[in-house]
Amino acid sequence: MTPVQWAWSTPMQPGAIALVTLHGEPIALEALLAACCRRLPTEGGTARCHFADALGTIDDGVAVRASSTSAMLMPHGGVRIAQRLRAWLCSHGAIEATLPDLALFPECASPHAAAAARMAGRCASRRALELLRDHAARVERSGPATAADLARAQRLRALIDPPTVVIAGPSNVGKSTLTNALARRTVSVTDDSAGTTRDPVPVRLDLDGVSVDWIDLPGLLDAPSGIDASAASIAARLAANAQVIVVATAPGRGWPELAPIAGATFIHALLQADRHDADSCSERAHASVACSARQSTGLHELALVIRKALVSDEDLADPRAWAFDGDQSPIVE
Ligand SMILES: Nc1nc2c(ncn2[C@@H]2O[C@H](COP(=O)(O)OP(=O)(O)OP(=O)(O)O)[C@@H](O)[C@H]2O)c(=O)[nH]1
Ligand SMILES: [Mg+2]
Repeated sequence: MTPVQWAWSTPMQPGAIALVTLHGEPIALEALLAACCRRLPTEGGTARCHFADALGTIDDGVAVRASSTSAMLMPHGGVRIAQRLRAWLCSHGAIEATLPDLALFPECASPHAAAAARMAGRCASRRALELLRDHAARVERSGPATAADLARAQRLRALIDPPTVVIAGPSNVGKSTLTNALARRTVSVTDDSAGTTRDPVPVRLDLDGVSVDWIDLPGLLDAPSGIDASAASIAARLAANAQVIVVATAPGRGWPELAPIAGATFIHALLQADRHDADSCSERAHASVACSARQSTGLHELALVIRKALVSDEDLADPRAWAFDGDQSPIVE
């Protein structure tokens, strides 16, 4: 009897429910399910399951028999439960493996649709769904991936793992107030006095459908010393790894001179645009966007400019299939 193969369908991180997909011959699958279910689930049906090891109960969960050759186990998603369940599966002869997409998503009609379902679970950005929704039909229309498709797929990686966006600028221009306005909650302390933000404050933001790891940096000081110098060097390191640097200032505060960073896009944002001197100030001409966190204006424009710098309109509108698996030529069905 060939052993059952299994894989996590959820990441090995704390979560409410973990999902394990099992794939194998019906007889092997049934033997494994019998070890945890008092009543075997019928095809398309569910059953309660119970896992125990030498330490006692691991967890109770639900087993689903998706097809004759695949099933899913759904225990709670604690990391310790996942570790013990992995050992339980191993002790029952199941082998952890990379399962084909169709084994992970048996409800999908084709390998391409299943690959798209895998990516939908992997991508942090909701914009990815626009490209994945009709992926199988796109592959059929597009044919094998071209060099241009692979270059586009490289750029579209920004939809998979959130890129880093930092906001940098002089102290007290409103960087943290803007951060809170974009997050729609208080994540960063704001104050009338300069030097309020001492440590970088990270927050995951959705900017026009693209998830980013936004970092509110401490204000740039002319001659930082001591603890401010340490904070500045941490901020510089974070900025060096960012894909987008939002350079922020306020009327009358001037634009800071930042050293160019390879591969990063600099976007100049004039903050406090509600002030009476905002339109006439010398900083205005060099700003790509003007925003007022206080009056919630210009926030959408800023999100749009950043999103376009990360993922272009052209790449999103391209009707060809997203070659997310690199140079693996699409399978001809
Ligand atoms: N008029 C106006 N004032 C604002 C706006 N946003 C922030 N401010 C004011 O600007 C001051 C500084 O705000 P912060 O958000 O703490 O500024 P910061 O750039 O994060 O400051 P540091 O952390 O010290 O670098 C506060 O007094 C805010 O009320 C805005 O949109 N309009
Ligand atoms: Mg601040």
